[in-house]
Amino acid sequence: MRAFFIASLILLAACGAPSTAPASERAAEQAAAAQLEVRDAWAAPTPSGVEVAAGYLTIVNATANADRLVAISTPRAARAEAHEMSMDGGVMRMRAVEGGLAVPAGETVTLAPGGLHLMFFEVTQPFTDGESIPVTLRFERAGEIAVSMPVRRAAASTAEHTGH
Ligand SMILES: [Cu+2]
Repeated sequence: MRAFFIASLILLAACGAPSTAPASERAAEQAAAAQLEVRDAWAAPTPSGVEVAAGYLTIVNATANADRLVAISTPRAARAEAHEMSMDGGVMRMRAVEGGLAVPAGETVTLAPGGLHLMFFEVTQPFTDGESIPVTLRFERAGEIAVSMPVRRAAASTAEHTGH
């Protein structure tokens, strides 16, 4: 009888003890506290009279959740889209990324000349060297992130946007 009582106590103690989360769970909690980060944003200058402009940046997703860039806006253009480049019969073409730009958990997505980029349409006034373009990025999970895109020339600038 006494032995049974002690065994019950031990069982109760085991159930009531604060559980120590396994390392993987703790890592997930830390990742959940991490933020989606946008860095190295910049935009290319546009010649006078040109109504489209391109912007570039790096999205670092240190969180445990996949995210998605679903909308881009700026007071400097009527609309903006995330674009991807693809080869089509030997011709480089660009098109809007369908359904938003995916930013997988734990990954970094780089938008750079010749690849993924932000495209601004109906620019209200040309982007000029030295100014900064305020841009709001809206992510599915992280919400809105405001970035300032300094306008500068790319080191190896190409005329990849003459197609518009
Ligand atoms: Cu484009």
